[in-house]
Amino acid sequence: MSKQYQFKLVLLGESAVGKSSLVLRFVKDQFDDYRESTIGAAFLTQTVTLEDQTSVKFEIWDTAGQERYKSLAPMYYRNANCAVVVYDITQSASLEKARTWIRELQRQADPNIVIALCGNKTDLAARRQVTQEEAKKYAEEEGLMWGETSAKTGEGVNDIFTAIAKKLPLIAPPSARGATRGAAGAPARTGVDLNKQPVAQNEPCNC
Ligand SMILES: Nc1nc2c(ncn2[C@@H]2O[C@H](COP(=O)(O)OP(=O)(O)OP(=O)(O)O)[C@@H](O)[C@H]2O)c(=O)[nH]1
Ligand SMILES: [Mg+2]
Repeated sequence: MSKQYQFKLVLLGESAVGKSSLVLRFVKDQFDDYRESTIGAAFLTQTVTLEDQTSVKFEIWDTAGQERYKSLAPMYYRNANCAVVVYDITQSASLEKARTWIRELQRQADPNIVIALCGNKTDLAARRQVTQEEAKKYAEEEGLMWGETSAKTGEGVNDIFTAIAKKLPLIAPPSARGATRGAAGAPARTGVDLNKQPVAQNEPCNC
């Protein structure tokens, strides 16, 4: 029987960097030029099937980047297995904001959280302010995954979520691993093996 996993993923980053657009591309393969800014947070799910037929279901919390919602963020990242921290490659200030989120995650989120830094809007490369080298170097220093995307064209979007889907089962706790695996890992609350603990596929949220 192929392995099935379920992980909580949170998106963080400054308003308008394209968090909701990335999720819309990943979940529905759509893009919207005039997206409304998120209020509070949005919840969506998407399942990635890897080459070996392992399936990884993401429960995605797309948080609101506007400053007034900042205090809500811990509610969403506290139990997250992974965080995608997004910046806009055409706005240097958005990388600074991403660094602030990463510092907060390093201090306050689960110590085993997987963090991916994501530079969005590569279709606007002519207006680029953040070089790949700068972002990559920072990600390497901090031990983060890193990738660039365009929610508009779809470039890199599946790649970043698939890379996370591949990495998470490797560091998941024994309770979240497939039956054939079993090394020490993170606290049990950080993942769910769907083979052992079936979850209704159509229930969007059980928290
Ligand atoms: N050109 C281009 N525009 C993008 C891309 N991703 C998002 N946008 C646009 O950027 C704007 C903001 O996108 P959102 O996805 O709403 O941004 P957000 O990060 O969710 O913003 P908040 O919900 O306020 O935190 C929208 O007008 C999108 O159409 C991209 O890859 N390329
Ligand atoms: Mg949004």
